[in-house]
Amino acid sequence: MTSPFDRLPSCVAGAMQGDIAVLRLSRPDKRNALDDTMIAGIEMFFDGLPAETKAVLLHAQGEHFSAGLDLTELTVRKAPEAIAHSRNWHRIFRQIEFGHVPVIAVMHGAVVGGGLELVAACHIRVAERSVYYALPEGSRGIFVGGGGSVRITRLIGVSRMMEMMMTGRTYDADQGFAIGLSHYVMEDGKGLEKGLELARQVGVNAPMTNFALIQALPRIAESDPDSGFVMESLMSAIASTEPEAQARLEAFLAKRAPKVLRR
Ligand code: 1HE
Repeated sequence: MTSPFDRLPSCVAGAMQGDIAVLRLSRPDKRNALDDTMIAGIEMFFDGLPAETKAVLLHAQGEHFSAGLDLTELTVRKAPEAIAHSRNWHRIFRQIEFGHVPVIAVMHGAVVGGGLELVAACHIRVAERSVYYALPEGSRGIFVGGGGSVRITRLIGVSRMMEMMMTGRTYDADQGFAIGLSHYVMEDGKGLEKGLELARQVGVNAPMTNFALIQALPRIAESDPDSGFVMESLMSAIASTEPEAQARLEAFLAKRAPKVLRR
């Protein structure tokens, strides 16, 4: 049987688990360092998502999630090529961030440099206890180029990112959770299960809710407040008047829908 992901390069693997599309970084011998082929493979995966896809789960093979940019690609470049390279990452990571479906990253081991930039473009991040985060660009004499100065600063603030890059410090799983790098910390080996559970959970949200969360919320948050309030009222009106929302509200009022209980 053919799979929508048959044509992916061997450094990434794609598979469907029901209506969840699973992308695995599969270059463990190079610690999933992100070279041009892998970045192109990520793009092909997202381009080829079947229409029925409800969410994407991103994880990685081997001991580490990703060692970041493949540094062998940095050695002989001139500034225009380096700009094009960075802009290509921007284009593809933007497709993840502003695509049609929620993307959940499950991380373990090193989540470093471009690897951290990649997960920052995802919507939900699950960390296994083995995780550590770093931005070693500072010590390599370079700078982030995969959108990190926009997205990682959003997660942890300019000051923390600046300090991380200046000093080369690492954050472990609990510290990363505390500063906003992950939403969940799981025991080693349990991340994927949690990621899949979350993917299934967000996959059954009303489509308009996921649209609002992925497309509208980040833009509203970055608008001036008055424009944000107007956009919010429009989004809210569109979402709540959708038949699916009406059906869910009716189910609650008829006591057929679950209550909001602590879990
Ligand atoms: C690599 C890379 C890489 C490993 N590019 N080849 N990222 C970094 O500065 C992190 C660099 N990597 C490391 O610090 C370590 O490799 C790890 C801590 C992640 C893992 O250590 P370890 O002991 O498990 O593996 P290793 O022996 O260091 O690496 C195994 C192989 O992967 C080895 O190749 P081999 O041919 O000798 O077997 C390494 O050379 C290779 N490898 N990491 C190329 N990054 C858009 S801008 C983003 C800018 C950045 O991301 S900067 C951050 C770069």
